[in-house]
Amino acid sequence: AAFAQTAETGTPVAFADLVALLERIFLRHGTSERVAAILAENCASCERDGSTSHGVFRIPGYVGSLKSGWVDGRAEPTVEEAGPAFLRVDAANGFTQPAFLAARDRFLEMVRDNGVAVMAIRNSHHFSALWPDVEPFAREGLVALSFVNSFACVVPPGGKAAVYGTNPMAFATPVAGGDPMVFDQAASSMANGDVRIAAREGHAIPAGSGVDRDGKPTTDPRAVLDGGALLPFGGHKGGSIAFMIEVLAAALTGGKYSREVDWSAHPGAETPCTGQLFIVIDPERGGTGAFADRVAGLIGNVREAGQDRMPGERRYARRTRTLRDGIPLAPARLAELRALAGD
Ligand code: NDP
Ligand code: PYC
Repeated sequence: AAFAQTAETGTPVAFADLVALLERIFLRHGTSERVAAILAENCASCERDGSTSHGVFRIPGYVGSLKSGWVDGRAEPTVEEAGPAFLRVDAANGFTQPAFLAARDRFLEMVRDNGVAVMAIRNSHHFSALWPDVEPFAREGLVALSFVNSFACVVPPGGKAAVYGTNPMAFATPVAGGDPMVFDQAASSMANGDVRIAAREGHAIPAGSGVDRDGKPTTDPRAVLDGGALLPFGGHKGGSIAFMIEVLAAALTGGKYSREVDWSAHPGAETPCTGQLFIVIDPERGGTGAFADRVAGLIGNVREAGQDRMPGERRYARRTRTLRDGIPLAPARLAELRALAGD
């Protein structure tokens, strides 16, 4: 993550201009207008907030998946009610975010009616951060959890073969008088995107993050990418979280396990086709009448105890800064994006 959070220099680009540029890239590579608009906003938001491992660095990967025919950029998702508080969504081999948004209004009605609802998305490609999916729920007064599995690049603790994906989970809660508290983190020692950024920029990765193809600990990101693997964060505890996410995001939704993702017939493909699960709760059903105040109080306790940074704060600060000053993009990266857009 440290590598992904340092890019502060470069040509400043206004958020709206970056969205428009990315939209042209998606359209040029075969997505529908709706999908292009959704993915461009999502990816530009990651770059804006400094979630650089899932910002514009990912655009060649999106393009590779589209060009190889691995993902359908025009897919029409289907939404099915599996119960009063359970939506099943088939993304039809399209991107997850358009499928999620196709179901979101009905999902919100279910949460309001029942106090809680589950959305299970399958057959879906998620190539981004999760906070853009969950933060808006907290801004609407709801508590949101989401889980995504990816592609096998993480060994179980003590294991020799990659079974798990980097498997992120995100949590968002309203906080009285402030922005939502959102954490969004991989179940691995680091995101695969950060390993790739380290390899590109020639940095070592922290000791204890990964192993090479012989299972030996390494700090060389190329060795991790070339037949090696990452480790779960926190040993067996992260391993159990990665396991849980395979169960929730794949077994429960009908999506593929990370280990079942096989894109070998689609050279250039980079977007894992798996599943995503949402659990969203109306905290007012807890009956305390003071949920967001209680959360604010807890954050106060945490700060008094000495934690000086809460998850999400760095992103919000960077959002404020980049919306004012522009999003800094390295000139080579901007040129690459413009070429992909055919500008
Ligand atoms: P990080 O380790 O960078 O950050 C994890 C969380 O911890 C964030 O909410 C972050 O807040 C917070 N945080 C980081 N440092 C501190 C600190 N010192 N004190 C307090 N809070 C802190 O995330 P990862 O590298 O694990 O994941 C990066 C992204 O990659 C995530 O958005 C994830 O969704 C995405 N990802 C996506 C995958 C996919 O399949 N689609 C697979 C794996 C990862 P803040 O954001 O404010 O820095
Ligand atoms: O950064 O680990 C990652 C990742 C996997 C799929 C999308 N992002």
